[in-house]
Amino acid sequence: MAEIQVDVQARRFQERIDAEVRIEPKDWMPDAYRKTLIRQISQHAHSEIIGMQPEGGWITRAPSLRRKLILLSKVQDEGGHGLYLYSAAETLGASRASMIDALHSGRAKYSSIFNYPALTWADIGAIGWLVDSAAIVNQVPLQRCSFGPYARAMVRICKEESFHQRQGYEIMYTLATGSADQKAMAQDALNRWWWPSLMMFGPSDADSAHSSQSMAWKIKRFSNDELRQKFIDQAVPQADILGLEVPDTELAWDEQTQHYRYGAIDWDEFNRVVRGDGPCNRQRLAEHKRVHEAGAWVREAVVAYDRKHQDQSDV
Ligand code: BYC
Repeated sequence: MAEIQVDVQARRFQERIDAEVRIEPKDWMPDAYRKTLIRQISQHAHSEIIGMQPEGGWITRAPSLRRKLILLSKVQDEGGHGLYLYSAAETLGASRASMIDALHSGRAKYSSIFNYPALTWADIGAIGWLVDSAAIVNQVPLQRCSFGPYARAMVRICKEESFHQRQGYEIMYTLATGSADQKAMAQDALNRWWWPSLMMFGPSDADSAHSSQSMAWKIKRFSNDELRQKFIDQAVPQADILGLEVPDTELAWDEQTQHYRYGAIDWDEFNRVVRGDGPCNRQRLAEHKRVHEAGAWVREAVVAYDRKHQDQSDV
């Protein structure tokens, strides 16, 4: 009897998804839908927070006060994105502590891109231009995700990411139209960030374990390869305007498909980085743990403050 009940609920749930009705936290949902969302949203939140590290390291080294103010505010925005996303995942019943614990124990991932080092100021331009562009291409469709809190968080995040992308492109433009050394620095950053940016979209469709179910549930609206292609089609003309060369000898415009053809992605490198063996994985995680432990007193103070006010309102 209970099984029939679940079947009916599951059918009604899919009908609502198919009719583009948003699912809200108190609505019935299959366990697997809840788990998928907690996995993706918490990993997205971790990416935003860990993503503060490569850029945060350049705040004190920004080349002017104007650049420092912009970078400071961008890095702060990324922290805010993490918080909206943790809150969205909490509406599904995941506690913040359990999500952080999953990150620290290696059970939860974060985007592979943040395991690469930001070596020069041009890397800050390349991150804003390429990494934030890739994030926008991925996140614009997530504004139409079937789960309400995730979709709504994305609206504000996408607006802020657009500013981030523009500031990165402006840095690249300034360097690419500056001295020969500055242009070489911009080219070097593009060379190092191009392929890892393509990997942000995840494994190719044939190897993507979650895509087909996530698309049926309208969590994802486009496949990993479709979004990767969209990103390439946008970024290549932007590189042309900068007068920089995309580091892919097989890159060519295909008149027939009206898309760029591109060379093979090094999936061994992707898998290595995702498994924890990229250039900065250990450093990123150790820094997150250090800051989390150092901030324990803040969490304790918040709990003590809440308890005190609760006691007073009970009197
Ligand atoms: N890195 O079946 P698949 C930002 C994992 S931050 C690491 O295709 P799915 C910013 C995947 O999790 C924005 N792992 O999975 C911040 C899965 O493993 P699990 C970051 C990856 O979920 C600061 C397995 O591979 N954006 O903008 O259907 C400064 C199989 O993959 C990656 C988001 O987080 C990767 N690149 O699709 C600047 C977007 N790719 O979980 C900027 C939200 C795949 O089974 N996330 N994996 O252990 C998504 O849209 C989707 O989760 C993905 C993957 C497209 C990434």
